[in-house]
Amino acid sequence: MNNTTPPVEIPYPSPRSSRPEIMAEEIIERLTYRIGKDAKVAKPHDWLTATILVVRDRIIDRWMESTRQAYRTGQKRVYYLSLEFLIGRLMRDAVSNLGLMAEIRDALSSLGVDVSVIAGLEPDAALGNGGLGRLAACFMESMATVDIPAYGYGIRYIHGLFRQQMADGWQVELPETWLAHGNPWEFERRESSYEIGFGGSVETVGDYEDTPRYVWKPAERVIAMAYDTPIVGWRGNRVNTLRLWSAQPIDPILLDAFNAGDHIGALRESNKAESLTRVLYPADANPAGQELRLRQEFFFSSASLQDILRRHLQQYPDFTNLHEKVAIQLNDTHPAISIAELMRLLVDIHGMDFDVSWEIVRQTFSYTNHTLLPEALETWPVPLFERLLPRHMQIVYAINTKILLEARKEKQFSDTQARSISLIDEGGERRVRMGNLAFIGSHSVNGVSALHTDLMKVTVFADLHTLYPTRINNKTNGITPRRWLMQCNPGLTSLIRDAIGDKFLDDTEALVELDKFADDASFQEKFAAVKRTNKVALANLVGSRMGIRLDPSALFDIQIKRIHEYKRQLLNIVEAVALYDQIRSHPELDWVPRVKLFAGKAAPSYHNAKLIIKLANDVARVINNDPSVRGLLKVVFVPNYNVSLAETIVPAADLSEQISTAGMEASGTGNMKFGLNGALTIGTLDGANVEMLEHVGKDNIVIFGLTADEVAKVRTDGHNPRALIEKSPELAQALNAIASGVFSPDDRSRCQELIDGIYNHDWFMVAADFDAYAAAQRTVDQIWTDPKSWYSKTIRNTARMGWFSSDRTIRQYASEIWRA
Ligand code: 4GP
Repeated sequence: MNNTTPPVEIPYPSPRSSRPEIMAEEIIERLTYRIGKDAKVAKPHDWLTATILVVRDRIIDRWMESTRQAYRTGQKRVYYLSLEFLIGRLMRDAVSNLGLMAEIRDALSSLGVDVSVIAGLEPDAALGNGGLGRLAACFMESMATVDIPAYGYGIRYIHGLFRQQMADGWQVELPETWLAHGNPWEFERRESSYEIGFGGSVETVGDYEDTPRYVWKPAERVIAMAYDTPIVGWRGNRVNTLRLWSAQPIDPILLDAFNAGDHIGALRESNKAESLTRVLYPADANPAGQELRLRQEFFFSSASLQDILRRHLQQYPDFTNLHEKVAIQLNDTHPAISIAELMRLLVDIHGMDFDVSWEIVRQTFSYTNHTLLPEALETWPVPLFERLLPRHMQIVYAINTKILLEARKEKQFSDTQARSISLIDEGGERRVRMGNLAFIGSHSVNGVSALHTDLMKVTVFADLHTLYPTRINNKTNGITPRRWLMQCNPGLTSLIRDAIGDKFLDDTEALVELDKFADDASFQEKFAAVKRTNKVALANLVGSRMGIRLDPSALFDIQIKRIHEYKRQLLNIVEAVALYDQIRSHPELDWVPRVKLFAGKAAPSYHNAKLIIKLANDVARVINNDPSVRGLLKVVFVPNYNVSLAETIVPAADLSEQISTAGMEASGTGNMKFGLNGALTIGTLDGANVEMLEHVGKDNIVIFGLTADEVAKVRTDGHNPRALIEKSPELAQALNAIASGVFSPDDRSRCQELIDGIYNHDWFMVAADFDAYAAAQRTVDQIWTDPKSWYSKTIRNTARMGWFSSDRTIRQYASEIWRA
């Protein structure tokens, strides 16, 4: 928190003082009476907790006022249902959004405490895997900023995403314990508890003359209990709630069993309930296929809907206006079971007509798709679904019948088309298709970049798009500029304020005024100095964590994201190996010194992704220890990538690697963070890169490789990677080095299979794109050797990335989907 930015003015309705001396007194008061520690013996963690409690108190009045205002005005509320919220640390976010950064720093320093030390102790709330979880966190902050009454609903996992350690270059997963020191941000809400059922049977009540009523008698029940975290918008305008559910047993202990001596059995129910919210599934764009996962999805969906309906009934007599007062956004298919659950609640519990309910449900829900990977569109085996959720199975069949009849009658759908839109996949083992349920049960289905949205219409949802041609729409992702510029890069923020004033703090698109400084020598110099400071900070982090020395004057070339074959870390590694060969073969040439830095986690069951991590580490070890490289190339894989690490890496990047196989990355948001912080992008025409090109201009981004159409064509026409490799000596040599074990002398065939995949089918187009990628890297070298040109381009990136603020994205959701 070494923020050098002058304080930002915040209108301050809170009765609590923002004077440092008063806050210092309050910190001591919390330390003494809430934590029970004397300042003399307080540990850094105690100071952190006491400080958070003082900050939290400054949020509460606004929080209550935001809630009161939502009731008063009867405004439509937005509910964002997400199995993942990758929020990271909250203190700096809250303090900075309240405009209290300088005051808190002064208050603590008067007590002899360094704010940056204690801020660094706050654990990352890593309740998500990657893209869609981080997007949910940015959206929560932006919804508060643009003043939308919103709730985020998710799960309070006891263990967030696993901690990644390296053992001899292999990823090892360890449990993460973000709650070990308690969580001063959250409020336990025992009164907001709901019963959630599983299994059992459905009974029919009433004779056939009447409309029968269905009563679900679950065999198991657990309690969902709420924990609330306040989310502060920029300048403290509005405070919304992130409500996370925790599973509790109905009976904490079976006393009969306990008294009979079965001490472990007496806790069985309790353990079973609690295990429901114990871990976040470490799956990312991959099918988890676990019963526990379906249970988690139903658990949080049902609890959230019961909570939403309760709140609605506090204000309105019935649910006929639900869709006018409530918008529910489904973040991917994980909460899609909500559609059947809302039908059940309206029809079975509140006695509404099925068709009337269906209209309300459809107008209430909207769904965001985050990936086209077919294996990531969730499906559940019918027998499992039926056993766990028997009434929902009936409802799914009833919806299916309705839709299929409609498609046949009104659109003359063929058998093949009907099969493709059905909620049940009949090919092989019968499975319930959650993607189709989410699509059919929503009035809006959006993609997350223009290209992704176009592809949705012709691939995964082609037939559903024919049936409902106006339903699919695009909402290109965005990132919050508070966390991803103002907080993570105070030096750049300060420089921009000096140059163009403060307007961009409230309207990120005002950054465009920086354009006129892009070729200004003195501004370039200052911009370069900020970048250098950030690179020194990153070099220090790598030095202290890994004992590797990085030269801050080298080009920092960075790829940080989940490890996945389509994201093509492998292409980057192969190019590093080729460059290594070139540097050694041509010592007479002027090579640009480069640091290639990687970070990211692999799904524990994803064999190839884990192998790619190992390969990166193997290649790093050889290159970094080879004296003939003369320090011109360094490769580092920084372990345990998370939000906080990204906050140090992003501002330090010169080059941002966004090199997915075209047509496979839905959007990407890392690409936006890097661009905003003044990195040059090397990328394919994939996801939001396409729109970044439009915004920053073709001279300020380095694009290479096959387009999505070309990839599709190569795949259908047949691809002969072997022939391509034979024509590319650099590629052939690099692949050969890897396959023959140059980097893995202990196990020479370790990567044989990985490389065989490139020779035999090259599904991810590593061979197909290699030459273009290597050439693009040499273009980057050329630009780097002319600093004037480099900074002119990178300053223009910062200037022109304002459109990628999540405030813009949220405004589009609000006006075009939620009508809030
Ligand atoms: C991710 C996409 O892979 C990424 O391109 C996108 O930016 C992000 O969602 C947010 O929309 N998908 C996932 C996933 O995280 O699990 O499918």
